[in-house]
Amino acid sequence: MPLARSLSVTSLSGLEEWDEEFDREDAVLFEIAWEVANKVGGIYTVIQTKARLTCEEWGENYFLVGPYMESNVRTQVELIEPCNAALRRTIDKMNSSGCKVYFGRWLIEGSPYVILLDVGFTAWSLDRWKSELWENCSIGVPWFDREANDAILFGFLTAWLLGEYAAQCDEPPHIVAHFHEWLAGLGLVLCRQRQLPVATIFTTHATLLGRYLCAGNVDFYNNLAEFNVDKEAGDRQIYHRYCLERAAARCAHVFTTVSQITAIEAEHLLRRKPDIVTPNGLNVKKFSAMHEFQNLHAQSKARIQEFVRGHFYGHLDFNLDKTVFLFIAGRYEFSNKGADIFLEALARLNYLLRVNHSDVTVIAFFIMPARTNNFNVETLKGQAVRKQLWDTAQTVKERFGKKLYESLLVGQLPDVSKMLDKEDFTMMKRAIFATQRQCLPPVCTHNMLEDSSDPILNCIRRIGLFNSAQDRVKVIFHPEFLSSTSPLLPMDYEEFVRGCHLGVFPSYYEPWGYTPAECTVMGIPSVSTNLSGFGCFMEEHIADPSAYGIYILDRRYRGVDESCNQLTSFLFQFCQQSRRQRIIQRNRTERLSDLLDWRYLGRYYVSARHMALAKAFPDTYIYEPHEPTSATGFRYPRPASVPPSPAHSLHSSPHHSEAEDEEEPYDEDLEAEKDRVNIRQPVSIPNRNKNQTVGLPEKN
Ligand code: G6P
Ligand code: 1S3
Repeated sequence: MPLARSLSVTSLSGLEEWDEEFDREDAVLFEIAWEVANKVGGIYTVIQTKARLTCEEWGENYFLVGPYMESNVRTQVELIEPCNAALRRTIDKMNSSGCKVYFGRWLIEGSPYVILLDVGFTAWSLDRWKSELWENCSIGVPWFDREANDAILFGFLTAWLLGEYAAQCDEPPHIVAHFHEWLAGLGLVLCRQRQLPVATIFTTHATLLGRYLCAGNVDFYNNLAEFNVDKEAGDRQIYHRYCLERAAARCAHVFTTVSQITAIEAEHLLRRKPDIVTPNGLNVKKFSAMHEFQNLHAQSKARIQEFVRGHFYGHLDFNLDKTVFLFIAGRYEFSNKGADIFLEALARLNYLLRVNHSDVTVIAFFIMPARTNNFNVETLKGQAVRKQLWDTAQTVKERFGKKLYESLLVGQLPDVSKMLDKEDFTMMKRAIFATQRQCLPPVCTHNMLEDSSDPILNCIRRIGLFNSAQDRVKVIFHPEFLSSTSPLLPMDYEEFVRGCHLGVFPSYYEPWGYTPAECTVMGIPSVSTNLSGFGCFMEEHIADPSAYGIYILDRRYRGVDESCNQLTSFLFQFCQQSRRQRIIQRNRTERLSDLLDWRYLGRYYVSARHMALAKAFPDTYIYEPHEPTSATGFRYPRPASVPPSPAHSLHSSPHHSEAEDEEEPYDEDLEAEKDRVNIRQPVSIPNRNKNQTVGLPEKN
């Protein structure tokens, strides 16, 4: 009997590393997802950002498996010969049996190997595989569900690949296959049904039923335990998809979800409690100097301000230096993503700012793609007018400079009254006349195809936020993802986020939520909720999240109206901060990025693989849950620079009065050092259990 090995895990300053003694030479990791080299949504981000770390851990023994899509391959993948003999034989065998399997390197950080399966090429097998699925698993899939048909082809091809690879290896290999989401889940079910020597993991990033139920008008969380899942799935015509998902979750050696909130959802809807929660990380890039990300904020903000100058031409009666930029972004799911309560809170904020005679203006951007037929004329005109004003100013400046230069050349001070002539004035007057407009600055930047039924526009019509002069809150709906090649707002998403002051993501259904996480690693504060995986995770790991610019809205124990009021108060407090307070808060936010780095969060994936290997190959692997270390229950304390009594500060906002702003120079390094010293003292989280599984919170 081979020697039992232990894949123990060690940690250094909160970062995870493989134990030196772990020998993974003959273990092979396959990670399978429909979004490998194929961007659809969040799973792509998970896999793409994690690749570098997983490659470092598994080296030549790590393979990502995804669908072959010609356009993606042309831009993202370098096709090469298979990297080892067993894999070459596997791919040759499959290709000579009527499949098209490609091997290459995905051109992202870490350059992982990818195996791409052409599902279209094997479509001729669909009926045969469907009947096999019916005979062996009693799951029938209707002909018209194209996505489910792809899932079947992909699943059978994956199982074929793994089985063939196991057969082609000279020594029996220790294969771990990690499947993401229902679209990839059938491969796992078939591995188990065929009793392949594969340790299987299934991760769900959102349950099918959860997504469908929340999108309807259902009180989801209060009824989780009550749903008749088969009926609900049947009513929504997704029963076959649901069966595939549930079978994968139930068959896996190890089942994981991306957050605790989804763990509870899965327990009720998929009827299996996850073994481990595997939170989503990011590939965090640290700047060598703290002020670098602050500079980036200033640069990007200047570009957003330029856009705003154009958009509000003729109505620029507010101080751009006292304007706060908020944004919400993501898939256009009006209530799931919380756009509904964001708008309501904006209306209330508008009222508060007006009655308090605030000199702050808020511009709220909605970046959510909807069906449009391009930019609208008024919006494009705004940027053209701004450009014309800029060009006029440049021309006058040049003429002015030339006259000044000529006067100095002959040793005379210029006669200031003659520096601008009639022509200059005419040019400037013409430019000013062009800024007159009869209408208010548009709320929407595009022509919407479903204008009259669009939920955001209808809500704006109801609450009356039309960008009028009296409004302290202005709204810009950009129903298209951002791009640096846009003629309107030429910025990519990252630049835009950096330039804003606060991301607002008050989601109702959000298994994880990458948007606030991305804000955090860029040092931009955000609002999330205690119904989102990210919000719960931050609540668990930070003693006073809002002090770090992580505002977590209570959507679990409060009604919609109360949550709206809470959001309004977050926003109002945020608007009252001075520039210096915002700078301090951004520094604190950015300091949390280690917590969201795969180097820290990768530990849960490590545990999941380890557990799966131990379950599938108990003679070879032993899963030894390690003792909690100081890093296991790591919790960021309240920043030292926040005074103990809330009476002296805004609720958890950086404590600095305006008087201090003027009198005492702000020492950013000292401030940071105070907090850093404090952060080094980890506080343990009591509810973590020993085997590192993130325990499920008690049900209410
Ligand atoms: C960064 C820059 C500062 C700038 C500030 C503006 O911190 O380094 O130079 O003044 O951003 O902050 P605000 O929150 O007003 O956009
Ligand atoms: C899902 O994508 P979504 O936006 O449909 O998976 C993401 C990655 O795990 C997750 O961040 C998100 O909350 C889920 O909803």
